[in-house]
Amino acid sequence: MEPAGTTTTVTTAAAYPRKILDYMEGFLVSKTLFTACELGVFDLLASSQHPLSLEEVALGIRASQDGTERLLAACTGLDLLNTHTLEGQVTYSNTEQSSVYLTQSSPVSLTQSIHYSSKTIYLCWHYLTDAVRSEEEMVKFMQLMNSIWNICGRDVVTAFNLSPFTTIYDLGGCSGALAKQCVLAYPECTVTIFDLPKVVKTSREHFVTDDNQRVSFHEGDFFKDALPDADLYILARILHDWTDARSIELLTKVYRACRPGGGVLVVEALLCEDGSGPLTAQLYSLNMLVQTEGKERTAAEYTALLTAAGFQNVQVERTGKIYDAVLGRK
Ligand code: ASE
Repeated sequence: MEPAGTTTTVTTAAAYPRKILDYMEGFLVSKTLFTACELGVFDLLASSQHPLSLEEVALGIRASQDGTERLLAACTGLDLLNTHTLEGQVTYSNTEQSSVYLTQSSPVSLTQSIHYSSKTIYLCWHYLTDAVRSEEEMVKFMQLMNSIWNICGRDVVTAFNLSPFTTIYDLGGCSGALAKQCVLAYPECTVTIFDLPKVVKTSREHFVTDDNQRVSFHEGDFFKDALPDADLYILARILHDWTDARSIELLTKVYRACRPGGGVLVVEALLCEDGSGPLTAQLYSLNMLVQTEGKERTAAEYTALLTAAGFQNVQVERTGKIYDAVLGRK
């Protein structure tokens, strides 16, 4: 013991950063628990009438003796296992808490939660730094969203003659790259980008948004807020983010706001009717599974969604590039 209040105590505390070392290696503890559960250590010990030797555990969980010995030692250090020594022979058993919470058959088992932590949350935490820097991440995502319209934008806005539509809203229009293609192709139209306040703010800060007053922003949430009336609504890469039910909900809102004679232009990577291609749409559909609640769809599936919302005379134009166009009329 150090005498209280001396500089030695202070120096020692500064020289041995116990908490920081604990935090630095905290993941070793979680991973040890995850691994013991995944290998079935606690289930094996619970299924046995008596404590088991290292050899029996290694055999039972089909793992190496060396690795198992180290894992059991760490679990003992974590108070997840008891050890017993009888005539020099070491055996292992579950602690009371381990048998109650770490075995699959227990009615209050935490093994499913531990599995989720191990297989999902642990992997997501690999990206914690990016998540905390979310504004930067959002700008990067918006740049990704923006760039494709330099390549496919003109084709999708000219797939149909949109010149009868002069008041256009691009719902979820992000930084306005497609809106720009629209005003370039149609000298009479104005396009309003309708997007979440944080997207509009980021667009103003990070993207060039000036186009002779013909492109402007409207802050809102297209599910929650009222939609202004217009001749044409563009939904470019929006419906593929959502389930059929949410898509119909949104399209119904659009239909109600739409002026009679107006329409909706859906821009998406269309799958062919039997789903056998194009490869890009098949790959994007997998990406929607990973990143969103949606999927890529066929022309018939989009037609069904538009029709369910009330739109008529649905026409489909394939561009031969990544994104295609579907037009529905009110
Ligand atoms: C979305 C579009 C995309 C939502 C998430 C997304 C894209 C990438 N992630 O509406 C663009 C399309 N590219 C791929 C790989 O899907």
